[in-house]
Amino acid sequence: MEKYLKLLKTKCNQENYQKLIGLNNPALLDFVGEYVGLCNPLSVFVRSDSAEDAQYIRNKAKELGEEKQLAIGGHTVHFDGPHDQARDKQRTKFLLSKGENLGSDINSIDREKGITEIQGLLKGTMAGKEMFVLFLCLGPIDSDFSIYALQITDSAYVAHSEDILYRSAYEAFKKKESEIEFFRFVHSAGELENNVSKNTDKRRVYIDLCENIVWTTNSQYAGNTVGLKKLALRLAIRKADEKAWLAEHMFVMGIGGVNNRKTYFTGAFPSACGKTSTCMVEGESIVGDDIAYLRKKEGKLFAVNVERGIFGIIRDVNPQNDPLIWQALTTSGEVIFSNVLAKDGIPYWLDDGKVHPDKETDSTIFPHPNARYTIRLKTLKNCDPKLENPEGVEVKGIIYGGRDSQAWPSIFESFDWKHGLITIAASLESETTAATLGKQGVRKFNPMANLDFLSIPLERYIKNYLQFAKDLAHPPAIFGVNYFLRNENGDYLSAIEDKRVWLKWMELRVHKEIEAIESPIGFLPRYEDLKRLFKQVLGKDYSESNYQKEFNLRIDENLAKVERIIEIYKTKVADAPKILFEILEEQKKRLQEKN
Ligand code: OXD
Ligand code: MN
Repeated sequence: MEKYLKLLKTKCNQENYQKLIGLNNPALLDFVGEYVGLCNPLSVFVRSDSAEDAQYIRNKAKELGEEKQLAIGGHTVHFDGPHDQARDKQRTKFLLSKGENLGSDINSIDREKGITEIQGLLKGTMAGKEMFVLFLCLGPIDSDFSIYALQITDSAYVAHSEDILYRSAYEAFKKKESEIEFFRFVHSAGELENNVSKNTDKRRVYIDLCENIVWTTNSQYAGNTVGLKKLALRLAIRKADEKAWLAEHMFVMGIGGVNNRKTYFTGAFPSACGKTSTCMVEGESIVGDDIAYLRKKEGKLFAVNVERGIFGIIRDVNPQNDPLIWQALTTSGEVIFSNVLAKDGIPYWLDDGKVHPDKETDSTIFPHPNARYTIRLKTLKNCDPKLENPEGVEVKGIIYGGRDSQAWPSIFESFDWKHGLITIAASLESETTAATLGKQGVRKFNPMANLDFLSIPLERYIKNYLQFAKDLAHPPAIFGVNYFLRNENGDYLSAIEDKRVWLKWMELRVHKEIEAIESPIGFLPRYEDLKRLFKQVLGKDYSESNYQKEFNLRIDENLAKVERIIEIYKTKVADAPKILFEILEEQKKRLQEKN
């Protein structure tokens, strides 16, 4: 510890130095000291939980030009570079010790080599800049779910985003002193040109599962840089694997039923497939839109939102489809817009229903399809009161949905946990979107919508899930949804608001208050129930011909899908559990018998 104190004293003013010392945690001081030494910032700012410190970071983001003020109070805009607009899967790698193997689908690099490379890239990278040190918590503070985290970054935009998205935990670190276990994230935007990372060819996201450290450099896009988001998810999946809980790419929401009943669901969808718009539907409540931790207690399943804010895709947000988000984005309050088109203080995005001004010559790529907004959940009218509940909420249903133009009906329910797990969750496929770099519209296998973040071999992840339900008195019902089914002319078969009806149907199914039709892939809704629900929820007449189009099971397409999935597990996944093949073969047989 002694070896860094002198250095820290020269880089921190008295107040920031005291904040660090006050934590009474030599290992933490060593870690911060090591990166101050390596990155060589001009100064270090240490974030406590105070409102002044939060304001300091907001001000810095504007002073440094990382964010610009928009017309509405509290609203700012941030731009990432043209080649830095999405998660970079290719350059995100796990550091593997000799002999370790995560399976062929998981990107990795030799640990020693990776550390040498990333440390080389970080050397001196903060010269002339300020380093921000933040103490945060994944999940509510002081709960069985809490995982603490330290973030080091030279970007005030990243620090500001984290402030909005996660619970501040300086006091929790202070209370626990050196007893505290925490994830560690180190980020540098690298050399900047016009305020954006210049050397994106040297962008790296390296994940060390041994030490729970993630380093990112030469990027600003939040999906690569905000450590507590998808970088922490990878570390958490490994932790969950060791202790038999689950770290998931899931929303958490409450759905209203009879007599003011509220039933909580989680839902996993690949990025940009309707996840946020599902948990934000009018009339229901949101706990979280992106990442959840799930734990069992006394035979019941509980979930928390890892975050306290939303880093949401802004495309398609308009007053008709997303009135609540629209309101948050058009009234005063803290909002960071990113990669939208901004002109005269007004942000514009794709399909916002507004007339767009001519694009500025220097922002011709904007608005980007993966443009985003960052807000606090608390500012939303529909924020669920249990957001900060340390116990989480009890989960009765899990929803999986992908972008599938051909096979799955709009909504269906599995026969039981194992069937749902294998034929819905582990069989999830989706057409790619702008949330990751690469070609869009390509069908990709994405089990549990979590494949991008798996830090354990897929077969182990599936086995954990199979085990997981064993001591649950009533495993949650598992549903599949598909908002993207099309007819032969390529038109979508359901309307955006129809998901409100699907949610009500699922709520009733969980409570066994409604019958359903048995089909080869699971239970389908009955026409008379949907007709009544469409009227009740949307005031719409739902025709029998619409029902036929959505729910006449497409046998050939579903058969092709099962065959595809069997093939994937046979050829690409080493050691997939036997029961997975049994369940898929049974499904295939049921489909063939109907053919
Ligand atoms: C996200 C993503 O930002 O999954 O949530 O890309
Ligand atoms: Mn996501």
